[in-house]
Amino acid sequence: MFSTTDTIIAIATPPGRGGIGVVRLSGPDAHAVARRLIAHDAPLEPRHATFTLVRLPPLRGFGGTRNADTTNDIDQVVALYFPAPASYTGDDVVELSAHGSPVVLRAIVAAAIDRGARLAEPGEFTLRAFLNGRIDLTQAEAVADLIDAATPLQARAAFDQLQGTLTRAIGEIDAALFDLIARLEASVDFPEEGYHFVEAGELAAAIDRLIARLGALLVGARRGRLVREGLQIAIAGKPNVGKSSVFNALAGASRAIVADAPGTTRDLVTEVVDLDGLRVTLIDTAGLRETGDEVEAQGVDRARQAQMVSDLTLFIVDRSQSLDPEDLLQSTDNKRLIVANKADLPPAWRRDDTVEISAKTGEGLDALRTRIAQALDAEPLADRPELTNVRHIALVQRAYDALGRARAASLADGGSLSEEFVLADLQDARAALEEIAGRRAPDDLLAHIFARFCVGK
Ligand SMILES: Nc1nc2c(ncn2[C@@H]2O[C@H](COP(=O)(O)OP(=O)(O)OP(=O)(O)O)[C@@H](O)[C@H]2O)c(=O)[nH]1
Ligand SMILES: [Mg+2]
Repeated sequence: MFSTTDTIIAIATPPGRGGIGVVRLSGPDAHAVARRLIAHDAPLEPRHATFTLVRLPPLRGFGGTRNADTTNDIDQVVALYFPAPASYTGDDVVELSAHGSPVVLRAIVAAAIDRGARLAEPGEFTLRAFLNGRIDLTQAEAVADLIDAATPLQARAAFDQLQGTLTRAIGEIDAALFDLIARLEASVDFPEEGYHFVEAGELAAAIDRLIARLGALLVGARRGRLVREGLQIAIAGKPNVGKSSVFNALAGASRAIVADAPGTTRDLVTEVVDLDGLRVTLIDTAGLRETGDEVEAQGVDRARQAQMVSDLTLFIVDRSQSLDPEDLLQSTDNKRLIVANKADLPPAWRRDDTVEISAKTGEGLDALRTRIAQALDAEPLADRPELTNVRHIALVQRAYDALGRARAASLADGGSLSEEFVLADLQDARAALEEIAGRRAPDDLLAHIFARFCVGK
């Protein structure tokens, strides 16, 4: 599956129409294939923009032969050639920027395939960058995260990782670990010389320092995961209390239908929003009530499920109508905030444990956002965490645990036997750290990671 000897091609810009559409070729024949697609006669000059025409043989559906020499010019393009190894993938790369017409872009791809290129798999350009040693696995994962980012904070955390902050942090710990292992191996291998390359006390202290560094990474991990993965918030309550109105107000757009009649919302409506830097998926739900209407009943079921899987429920009540305490029991056990909506109308009651807002006037919305961030314990999100990805967190944790065992073994009075134990645990920790950068990543892990990418990346 991981061949790097053939030449791949894909449309690199998003599907649909746009001002510009880019087709990217990578592989040993990228330059040769590109030259057979364009009118420009000379070889492409590396890293120079060449304005030329895409010239193809007569194409079905492209009006047959227009020129006497049986070729067909289909678009103007700017061609860019990046010779190996100084390219995104580390292979020869050619990018053709055409007009963003799906028809033209597909014709270019089809013609390139005719000339020996192969359609790229999702993420295959980035996979090649990894296999060619241009980037490590955490950086490849950062590319996908950056493209997926929904908030500026997510984008910055991903870009830091792409720039190698995590690679460096892990690399330094790995190097210190390597040094320690080498010295310990020397004293195990040459015990008869009576030469101690590392004293027991020094060994424990050195392991402690490594544990502290991994521990510091893990401290930020919970927030890091929050930044990367975001959270889900369900908006629930009785019919007509203004759930969809609150949803729209938080989403900053009229996504869900709002109407006077109770039972308006029946299905789940979701929207991803940036809430103080946090990626939040808001879920609007059907009003909770007993109903004979089968469709609405299904909606109510979904509303209950949405509450159960969410990190927080905004339980909306109407402050202008009398409140039945029973209503509040409709909310499931998980974390919730009671939101008293329609605060612009004369109040029918008042409670201390609610956040008062008016979805209609926008009053109280900022306070609600703050309360949400507090409820999610996500307040200080301003700085960029280093560890955001569950895969990395699990491996750092594994290394941390292995070092804990190594430390205990180093203090046990077992002579050379305990040194062997210490060594085994230190090797374990190293293996975990190396898997983060992908130095020991099995093929199925790579396949899993790169399947997340879009084609053309
Ligand atoms: N005065 C006032 N009216 C509101 C406010 N929020 C919502 N409404 C009105 O209340 C009615 C119901 O609003 P929706 O947002 O559709 O309520 P819902 O809870 O989603 O209703 P269902 O989907 O039927 O369960 C509409 O007529 C809204 O205009 C508010 O803050 N103040
Ligand atoms: Mg609704």
